Amino acid sequence: MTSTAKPPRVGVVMGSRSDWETMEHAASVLTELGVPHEVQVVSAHRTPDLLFRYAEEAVTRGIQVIIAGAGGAAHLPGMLAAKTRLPVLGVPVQSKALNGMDSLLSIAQMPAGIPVGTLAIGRAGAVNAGLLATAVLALNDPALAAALDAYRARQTQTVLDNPDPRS
Ligand code: RP5
Repeated sequence: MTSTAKPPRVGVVMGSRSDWETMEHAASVLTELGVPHEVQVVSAHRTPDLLFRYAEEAVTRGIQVIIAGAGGAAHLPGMLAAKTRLPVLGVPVQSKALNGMDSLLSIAQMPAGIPVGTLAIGRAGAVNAGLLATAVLALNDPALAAALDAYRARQTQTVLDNPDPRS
């Protein structure tokens, strides 16, 4: 699924539909900042051939950054990174059994040579993956740089405008 009529520049993928509750926060930041993106379930374990195809075709389809969310034995970000030179940002989804520690360690502990940029567990990681992907694109896109600057300025102002935590 593509978010706008423009060709997607960020691919948001996740290992299961059950990851959407977390990964929708990445998609929503990208939408807010005007980043064309696509969203798709690609499972390392249940659809390995699709995973390979997605990674192999991403560059030629114009994808510039991949955000991959997965939980448990979270192989998706690492396997995507193994099959594409695109930057891959991994979001550890909070698992039921181990609270996401399994996801975090699976994604973060990549052996030297194939990097995955690992974010925080859960919603914070998904939001920050969206922001980080935008920051990468903003290096060569003044409109996205301005959108990101404005987002950060709004966030700062919200804190400054609400100093009293009791109100
Ligand atoms: C992983 O297994 C997915 O990323 C998901 O977080 C986890 C559980 O998947 P479901 O059993 O909910 O489909 O591959």
